[in-house]
Amino acid sequence: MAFRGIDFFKLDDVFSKEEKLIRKSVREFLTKEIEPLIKEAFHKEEPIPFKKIAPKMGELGMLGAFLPEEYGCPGGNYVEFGLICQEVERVDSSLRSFVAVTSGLVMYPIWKFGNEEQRKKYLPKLASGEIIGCFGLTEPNHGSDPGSMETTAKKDGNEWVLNGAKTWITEADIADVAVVFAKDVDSGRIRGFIVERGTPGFSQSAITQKGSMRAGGVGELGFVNCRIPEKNLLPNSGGLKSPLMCLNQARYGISWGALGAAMDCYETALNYTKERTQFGEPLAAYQLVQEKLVKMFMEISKGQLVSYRVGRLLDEGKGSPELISFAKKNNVRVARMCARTARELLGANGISLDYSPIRHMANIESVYTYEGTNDIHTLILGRYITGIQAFTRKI
Ligand code: TGC
Ligand code: FAD
Repeated sequence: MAFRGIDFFKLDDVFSKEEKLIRKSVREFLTKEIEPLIKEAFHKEEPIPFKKIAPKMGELGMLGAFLPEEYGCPGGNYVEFGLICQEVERVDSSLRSFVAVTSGLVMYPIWKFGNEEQRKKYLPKLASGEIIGCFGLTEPNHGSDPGSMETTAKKDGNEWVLNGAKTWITEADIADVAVVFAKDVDSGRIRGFIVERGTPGFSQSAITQKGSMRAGGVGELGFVNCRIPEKNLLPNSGGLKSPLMCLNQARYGISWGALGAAMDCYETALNYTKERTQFGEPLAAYQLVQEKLVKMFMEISKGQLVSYRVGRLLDEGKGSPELISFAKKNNVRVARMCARTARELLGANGISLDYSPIRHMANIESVYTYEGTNDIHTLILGRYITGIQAFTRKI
């Protein structure tokens, strides 16, 4: 049955023609070309062939949606970016990861912190899906606290020498370019670099045997006396604020994406409980079942209003990290609850990969952890309302 989605608050009335059009074209592409691959990819832990599908995504305007046309990007807005994320994640979170990382964590920093030469060199190719990027911030010893990173950059003539390691990096092994953050040993400031595949001293590898995001790729980046030309330093990056500004983009995309996964779980559970009969009646006829369906329906509907409003505020230049933390934390929590509830409503069939909830449920565990764990977003909001930071404790 074709995906319907939820629109209780008639958001379709306030989406523009362009916003609805991109959602429609992305949905059609996914239904025809990607959905049939997902179950197998997850089961076998064989990532979707991103290199093959990225050009099609580029053609449809799915990559860097909110970035300007002058660099070959779609020139859309944040609501379009959100709707794209919603559509891809209702199919699989690993697809949304690809879209959010490419758009928010690779293209955005090149656009925001790069110079004209870098923008013109990389953005058109990333937007068209000709090349693939990744974003290296997390390290083996520093996840939630990236400010303590150990990867170093040392200026040596016209080059920078990078040493260190990044882990749990989406598309690490297949990326043609990596946007990597390292600490300048002389100034102590965090700077961003573009590292190209094949650079001597730069290694890329995959992490396997994952219980989540099995249709996607994640891996490690290594730097051993890796020499980067000065022209690959992102000149306008400086301090932890730079990578955190990138995270704002992707976290916002996640807030929509999580609702896509949640809607798919809800719809699967709704269809299933209307069809499956126990004790002589469809499951959907029982009050306990209806209570679960209503809870999913209401939480998804509320989450949609949150993401829509944050998107419009971002488009008006009135966004803030705290609004984005609210949306990411809330909507991922909703998706986690919906995946679990849908799984439960499907009974034993709920643990079969023939149905999507168990796959979404496993994927959402990653989404709950990356881009700032649920706890980190609680602490960001806690700091906002109390004015007291509770991230660090001197013991
Ligand atoms: P703190 O002192 O709070 O901030 C340092 C500077 O940054 C500014 N700032 C922000 N600026 C823009 N956007 C934000 N969201 C910002 N948050 C903080 C802040 O104003 C300050 O500026 P300045 O000018 O005073 O220097 O820094 P802290 O070290 O105390 O850390 C704060 C904390 C814990 C919130 C931050 O480190 C954090 O968010 N940690 C979570 C790390 C994280 O999210 N990593 C994600 C890695 S990428 C990933 O997971 C990709 S998943 C793949 C996919 O999306 O599919
Ligand atoms: P830790 O920081 O060690 O946290 C462990 C636990 O402690 C968590 O529950 C956390 O909430 C809690 N905790 C930590 N600090 C506090 C505190 N102060 N107070 C209370 N509780 C706290 N990173 C990238 O840079 N690029 C990527 O592309 C990328 N892709 C990823 C893809 C996947 C599938 C996954 C799973 C991760 C990815 N990451 C990526 C890494 C991700 O951002 C980190 O896993 C995340 O930031 C958390 O870091 P950690 O795993 O080291 O956990």
